[in-house]
Amino acid sequence: MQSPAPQRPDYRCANFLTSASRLSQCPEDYGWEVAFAGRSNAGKSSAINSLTGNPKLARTSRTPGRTQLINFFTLSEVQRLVDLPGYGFAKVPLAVKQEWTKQLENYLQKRESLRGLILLMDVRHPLQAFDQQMLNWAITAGMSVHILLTKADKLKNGPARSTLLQVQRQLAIHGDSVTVQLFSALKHTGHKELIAVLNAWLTDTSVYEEEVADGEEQEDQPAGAEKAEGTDEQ
Ligand SMILES: Nc1nc2c(ncn2[C@@H]2O[C@H](COP(=O)(O)OP(=O)(O)OP(=O)(O)O)[C@@H](O)[C@H]2O)c(=O)[nH]1
Ligand SMILES: [Mg+2]
Repeated sequence: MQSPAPQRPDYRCANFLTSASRLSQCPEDYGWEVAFAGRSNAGKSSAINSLTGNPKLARTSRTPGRTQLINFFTLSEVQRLVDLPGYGFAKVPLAVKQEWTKQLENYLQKRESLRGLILLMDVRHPLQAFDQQMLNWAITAGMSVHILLTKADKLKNGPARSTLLQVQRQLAIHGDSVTVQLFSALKHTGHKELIAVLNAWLTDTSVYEEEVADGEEQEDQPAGAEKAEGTDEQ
């Protein structure tokens, strides 16, 4: 469904919409959605609560693996934030873990309204194997990723900034499609940068313009023209 260009959301107006344990239970797939992903305990739910100024919106816990469902929050009729189940939590039984991974992949690969991924990593342990896997998946799918190095309050300013630079350097190869910042849900720092990214993604109409342009191209160009163009670029 094509939607009209949305306004910048007011994050303080976020409301819980619904939970889903599989793609088929997710709310209707239209408009603009941004998902928060990351290892268990990275601070996904806390970041959503800090951003929205509502400490009770998403459930947080000291016990890793707390968020076992895909939780949807509305910002407006056409814009949503999504709190994803954390990955990499060792104490969950293997069968449950495999099922989560399957549902997570399903959501990430098939959700049309997903505009970008906020990938959270504890600033003290960035870019672990699962994070790399998630990043690779997103890059392959052409999805923009914004990384929050969370719990920045746990480090002094100097070490936190040096981790930021190190992660930025490691990911520089991906250009603008992967960005990184420091964040603390405890101190409520990093909001401005995060909101700038979310606003851009949640009001981005280019995907619909591309759809229209693709349709026009197919009418005008002979079969195979698009493929030939792709080959030229390599
Ligand atoms: N010091 C500090 N603690 C934080 C911060 N963000 C989250 N925490 C703590 O980290 C723990 C996990 O936070 P959650 O927000 O529940 O983490 P999650 O990524 O949603 O975890 P799962 O739902 O299990 O995947 C909680 O005890 C939080 O209070 C932060 O910025 N600073
Ligand atoms: Mg959570």
